[in-house]
Amino acid sequence: MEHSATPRVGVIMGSGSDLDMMAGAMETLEKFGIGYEVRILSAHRTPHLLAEYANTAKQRGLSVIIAGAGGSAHLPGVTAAYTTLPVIAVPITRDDHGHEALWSNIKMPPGVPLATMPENGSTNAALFVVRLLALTDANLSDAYDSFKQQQIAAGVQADQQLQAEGWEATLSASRAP
Ligand code: RP5
Repeated sequence: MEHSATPRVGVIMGSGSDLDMMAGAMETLEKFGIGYEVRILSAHRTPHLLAEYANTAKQRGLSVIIAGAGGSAHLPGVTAAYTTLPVIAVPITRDDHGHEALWSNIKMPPGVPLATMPENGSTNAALFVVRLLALTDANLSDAYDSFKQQQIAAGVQADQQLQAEGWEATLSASRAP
């Protein structure tokens, strides 16, 4: 699926069941107006398609790949093995899972770098992409600065409310339906 005439970012995942955990990446890239494409490519079930995708990613104009998978989670590392583009891993976990995907993603051998985000951290993966692309894109750099300022303002406002209303009222308000 292509969301832009010239996608700069590939978002890939091992299964359709990963889509909910990867949605934060697509939403964030859209917020910043960054073209991306989304694919389901499995290191185990469709390894030939993953190899083709990773081998052609650079020549097709992608700058970076975000790869999310759960379980044994070989997708991000195998992608990094095929391409020379930066690859960012999102280890996916669920309530009935352990931390196997995280361990898999951080245990890459020397020589094959893989930037690993927190578990289910697809939003941070996309924000990291924004930072990378902003190095050579002044508009994106300004957009990231604005995003950062908004975050600061939200934090300051939350503290002001806490000081004004006290923690009990603030907590009750946050729990109200
Ligand atoms: C992984 O196994 C996928 O990335 C997914 O997180 C997990 C389960 O896949 P399904 O059995 O739901 O397709 O390879």
